[in-house]
Amino acid sequence: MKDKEIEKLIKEEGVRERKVVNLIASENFASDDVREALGSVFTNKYAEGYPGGRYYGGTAVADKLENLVRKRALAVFKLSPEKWAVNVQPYSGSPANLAVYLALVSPGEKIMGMSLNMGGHLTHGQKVSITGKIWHQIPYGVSQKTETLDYGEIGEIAEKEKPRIIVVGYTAYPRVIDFGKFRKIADSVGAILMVDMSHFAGLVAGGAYPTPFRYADVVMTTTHKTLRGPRGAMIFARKIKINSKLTIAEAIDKAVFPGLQGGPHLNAIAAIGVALREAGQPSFKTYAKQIVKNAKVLAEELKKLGWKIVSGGTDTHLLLVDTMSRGIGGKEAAEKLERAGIIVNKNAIPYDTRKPSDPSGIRLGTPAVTTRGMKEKDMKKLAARIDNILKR
Ligand code: DSN
Repeated sequence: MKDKEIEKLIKEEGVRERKVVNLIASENFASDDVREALGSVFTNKYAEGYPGGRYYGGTAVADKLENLVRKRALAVFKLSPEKWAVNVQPYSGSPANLAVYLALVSPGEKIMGMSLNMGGHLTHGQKVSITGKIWHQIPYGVSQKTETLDYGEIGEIAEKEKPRIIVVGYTAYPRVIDFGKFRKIADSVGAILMVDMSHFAGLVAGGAYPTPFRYADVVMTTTHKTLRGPRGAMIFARKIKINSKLTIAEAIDKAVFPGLQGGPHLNAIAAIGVALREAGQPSFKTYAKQIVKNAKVLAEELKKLGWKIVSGGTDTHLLLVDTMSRGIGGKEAAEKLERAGIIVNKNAIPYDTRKPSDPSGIRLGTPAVTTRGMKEKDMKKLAARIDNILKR
């Protein structure tokens, strides 16, 4: 590389990534092939529009690429192209969620989503996000007693508020979600059911987490977390009518382009295609199952060492540790671990009374360490190390 300053930083980041133990639940290591596609000639090309209907010349190869990636996306999640369509153009998760609302929810209508401090995401209607300014968030959370979803209470909130859309799928929820129960709640109030599977998409692809597709009207995901692709997102939508003119899928396509975005990042789409091919291999099933096994062992071992794990454990790739239960704030815990080479993020725990900049816990995730080959025995050692570091 001629730019020595940037080259140096890329090398520095490479060394950092190799040296630390990465327990950030939303990060991963994309393969060399994914990164090669990301740095390919597709970065040079504009292709506003969709295959067969572009606003630029020279898009024949772009059309082949986008069609192939769409086909792979449907295949990985075992979806029939008669019933489902997928949009692979969203730049990332936040614009993807914005596009779904733009397509399906009129300004001022209600988005029912989990509050950020309970494990939800900013873009599920949180006030500080544009999604909470254009639309009106009806928050829900988890039970204070079990720290898991209380479907009875969620049903009551939906019944009272009659939201236009219910958003399911979170950034800090360690348990399996009963999508069937959410379908019943959505049907009982005439709401659209949207699943944000960004965190667990790779687990769904690898058969280590229940599929939301049986129940949802719309499923979106980022592509860089458990799915192990480049930064990007996809929106899967049913081909059923949302109004007299459009299907849900058509409305979403219009919202992504021209509603919200300009030219798709074809290089990212190419890299998503590579990641989807990888996710369709038998080895990815083994990987996804190992992520969950590792998280379970990490949670169990930390529990044995006296740490309180939110909801008592995990069914997924992540766990929340209530560090305050042993007198250590989340910020201090994360900093102590980082000084010892273990990277985590501070995280609110349900019903947290501390501020988001220094909450009561930390979030640990196993997708990245599992990519690096760690297994159950490594999780036992890791739990002991975390315990030692936090006790110092
Ligand atoms: N920032 C992501 C996470 O860490 O969960 C969600 O967008």
